[in-house]
This record gives sequence, structure tokens and C-alpha cells, in this order.
Amino acid sequence: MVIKSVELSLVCGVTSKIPAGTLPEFAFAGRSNVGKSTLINGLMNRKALARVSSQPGKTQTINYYRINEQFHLVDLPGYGYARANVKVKEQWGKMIERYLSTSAQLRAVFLLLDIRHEPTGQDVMMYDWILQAGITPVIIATKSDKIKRSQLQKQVALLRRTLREESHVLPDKEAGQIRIIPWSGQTKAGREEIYAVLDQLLTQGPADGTQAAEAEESVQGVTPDSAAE
Ligand SMILES: Nc1nc2c(ncn2[C@@H]2O[C@H](COP(=O)(O)OP(=O)(O)OP(=O)(O)O)[C@@H](O)[C@H]2O)c(=O)[nH]1
Ligand SMILES: [Mg+2]
Repeated sequence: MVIKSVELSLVCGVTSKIPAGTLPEFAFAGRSNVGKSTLINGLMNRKALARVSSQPGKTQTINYYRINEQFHLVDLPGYGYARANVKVKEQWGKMIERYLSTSAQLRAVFLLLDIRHEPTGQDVMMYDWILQAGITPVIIATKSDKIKRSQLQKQVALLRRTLREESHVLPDKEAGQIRIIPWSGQTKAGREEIYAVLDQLLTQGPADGTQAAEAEESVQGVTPDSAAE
């Protein structure tokens, strides 16, 4: 994938209507501070178009970035921000649910998990929401530069195992196929693999059950065996 143009095309507030849109969308979900905005900047080759902050809870709107006049990367607000009040948390849940259920152009959701930590209950809940919406979830294991290379395989296995064991929705037969791509915002390791997923889903047309299943088989994710390479 070659990035020719990027622009922030739309900012959607908590209470606003989710726009219908015409371009394919790829959304980025995950805990506050997990690195969603950093990943979007990395994919766009921009240092700071998406706001990055050491303060959690920075992105509290749904931000649409238009790439190559061809598709949107959608930065979703992070969850698990302890200092957010109850009302904000409630609004957040409604907004994400509304986005997942009404966005006709959504091709995949990248769920970001910190490679260093076991996924939380909220992470698993988010994973289940994505599955229930009939959308392909792709796990991005962020901050891979913060662990030793020798720990990579073990941590990827921990993420996979927790999702498999804790998910209430994941069908058994698919449990071994959870696609996990380690990524570093510092070294950009993993970027080509993420571009390959985007390319693949863009050429496939709108996601329905069958196409998602085919994508699952044909896109190479990191399996426990290949993670150590
Ligand atoms: N070392 C390292 N730091 C990262 C990486 N990704 C993000 N960070 C840092 O983690 C912090 C949070 O990153 P953001 O991209 O703002 O996280 P976010 O998920 O968008 O957070 P919210 O907008 O609050 O939901 C920043 O200090 C980033 O520099 C990574 O891959 N490696
Ligand atoms: Mg952000």
C-alpha cells in the first residue's frame, strides 16, 4: 500500500449521528492509552495528525481519516479510562455500539491490545461486540518494542489464550485462527502486515459472513509458530 493523501475528514461527537458514508471503513478500538492514534499515524506516515497523548482519554470523538480518497481509518474513543465519570462511560458504550451496528461501510475492526498485559474484561467485551456485529476483528499487539524479542511469542500466545478462554461468542472452530499482529509505533514493525490486511479487505468488497471467513484463511496473521521468527 502506498499512502498518497491523508486528511482528517470528519469528527463525530458522542451524541451526533453516525454518518452514512460511502468509502470503506477500518476502525481502531482499544483501551485508552493502548496506542490507537499512534498506530493510525504510523499507517498514514504522519507524526501527529491523530492526536497522541500520554494523558489517557485524549480521543473522545470518532475521528475519520480519509486515505488516498479511497477509504477511511476510524479512530474510536478509548475505554477503561478510570477517571471518566459514569455518564461519559455510558455514552461511550452507546456510541461504540451505535457505530458498530450502523456503519454500513465497516470492513474490519482492529482491536488493539498492549502486548505486555493480559487482556482485561473490557477488552474481551469489546472483542465480543465486534464478533456480534458480524465484523472481522484483527488483533494488534501494540508496544512490541517494550518487550524482549524472546518474549514476543509468549505474549502473543497469552493474548490469544485469554480471548479464546474468555470470549462468550467466539465459535470453537475459529479459536485457533484469531489473527494477531505485533506492532511497534517506535520501529513501525508490523506495518506491512497491517497494510496487507487493508489491501486484502479493500479488494474483497463489503464484508459479509462468507468473505470474512475467506479473509481469515488467506491473510497471514501471526500464529504461535511464526511469531518467533
Ligand atoms: N514505546 C511505544 N509507545 C507507544 C506505542 N504506541 C503508543 N505509544 C505511547 O502510548 C501513549 C498513548 O498513545 P496514543 O496513541 O495516544 O493512545 P490512544 O489509544 O490513542 O489513547 P486514547 O486516545 O486516550 O484512547 C503515548 O505516549 C504514545 O507515545 C508503541 O508502539 N511503542
Ligand atoms: Mg487516541
